[in-house]
Amino acid sequence: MLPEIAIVGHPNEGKSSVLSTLAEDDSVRVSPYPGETTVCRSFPVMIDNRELIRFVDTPGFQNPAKVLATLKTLEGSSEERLRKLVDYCSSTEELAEDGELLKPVAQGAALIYVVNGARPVRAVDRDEMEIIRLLGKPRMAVINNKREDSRYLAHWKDELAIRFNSIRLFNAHRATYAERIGLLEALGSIDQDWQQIMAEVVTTIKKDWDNRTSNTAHIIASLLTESLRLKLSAQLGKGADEQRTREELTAAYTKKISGLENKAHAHIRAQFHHNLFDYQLPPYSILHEEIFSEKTWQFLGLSKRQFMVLGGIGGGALGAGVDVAALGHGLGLFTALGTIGGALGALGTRKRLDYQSSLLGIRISGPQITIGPAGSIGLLFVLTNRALHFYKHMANWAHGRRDHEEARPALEESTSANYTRDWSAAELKIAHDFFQTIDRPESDKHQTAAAKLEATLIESLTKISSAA
Ligand SMILES: Nc1nc2c(ncn2[C@@H]2O[C@H](COP(=O)(O)OP(=O)(O)OP(=O)(O)O)[C@@H](O)[C@H]2O)c(=O)[nH]1
Ligand SMILES: [Mg+2]
Repeated sequence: MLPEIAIVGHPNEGKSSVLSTLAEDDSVRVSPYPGETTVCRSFPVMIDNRELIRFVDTPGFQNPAKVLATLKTLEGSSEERLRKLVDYCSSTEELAEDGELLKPVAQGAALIYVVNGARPVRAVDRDEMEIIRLLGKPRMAVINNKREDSRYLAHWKDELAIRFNSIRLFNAHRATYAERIGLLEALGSIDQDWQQIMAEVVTTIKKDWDNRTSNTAHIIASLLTESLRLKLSAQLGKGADEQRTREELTAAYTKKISGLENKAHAHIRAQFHHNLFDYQLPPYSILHEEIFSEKTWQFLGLSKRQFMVLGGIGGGALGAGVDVAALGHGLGLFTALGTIGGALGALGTRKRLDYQSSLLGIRISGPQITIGPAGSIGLLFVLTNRALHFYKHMANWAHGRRDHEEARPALEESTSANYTRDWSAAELKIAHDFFQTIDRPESDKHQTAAAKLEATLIESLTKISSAA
């Protein structure tokens, strides 16, 4: 049996938004004006080309008092009364939409009744709830607290508890993967026949999520391989301006890395079914900073502890010629090491060029100037953190939400988090080995390090998606 669930409720309360988020489908029509949904539409959830569960979007109740009065006059089994009710509504002009919304239920769908918990309970709501109770179908109530106002919640819960045995808080704009799973699991308890089938649905969705996580880890590892290995050269012809050639080469290198990153991020995004809308990052995201900007490296580059641990392993990964001991004078220099621009400005020109060369891996030999493979492991951490930020945004962006207006996080808190700060010394060693063997991709050592790095990335990704 294919589980089918109709999402019903009062107009404009967020039925379509809840459905969109639950089904991860951004093609569901959502609008600030009541009456957006006028006919039922099915939204199948497909995994591996198989339909797993189907949600049906329905128009809102228009005349619950009349529908309830009619229902109370009907006789027969619950199936018969429901059929008679749909027939009556469908043939009565003012009840046509009420008839439309009841059709999927008459065809065997379970019900999710969506209410907006941010406003008081009214008489029409009681009529709607009563209709649903009298239909006697497997049902669940979802409180979509649109304005996150808790004043009326207790009252809503009381009223719902009389008619529903499962009540969930679920915010169409904020719900995370864990909350979606929680709701689907709870659907299994609304009816014995649904228990087994919902357990299978949940298992399949969890497996699919795990696949997305490991795919994302693989995408990030490939991005790191390609970026860290990237090598560009230019000829220094007779009388060439060395400084200018160097700047042009650096610009070309930066552009190329950025292109690789964009491609990787697009692959990450493609897994999360954000198909229709151009999901711009929020205006306050650290990802708007350029990859090689001072701010990026300051927030997303190596921490002092990581620097010390990596320096202890050998130091080579930090950049040729960087004397770890001499850098123990405070954070200024740690920052300097991670920074191409700003903080390096405090150093003399020669010294600055040396650092820059060391970080980017710039070499001049004879008439040729070469940049890359990356001179410092800092780039590995910056790209990893940026990818993790991007992942967090994609994985947590509820499909029912269509703008960035609300919920601006405090800037320091979640927009510039450094997700690799908690990597253990053993994990830093893995990153170190990966980096040190980057130009020997076929070697056993690199392959082993790459596999372990992916496992570390899976852990970081899992932490991010379950902490949200
Ligand atoms: N802030 C906030 N707005 C929400 C939430 N859920 C829905 N909305 C907004 O409420 C409005 C109505 O949402 P819809 O999902 O279209 O509501 P509906 O119940 O399907 O409406 P009809 O189809 O007209 O019956 C839209 O502007 C949504 O963006 C929420 O959780 N938070
Ligand atoms: Mg709708």
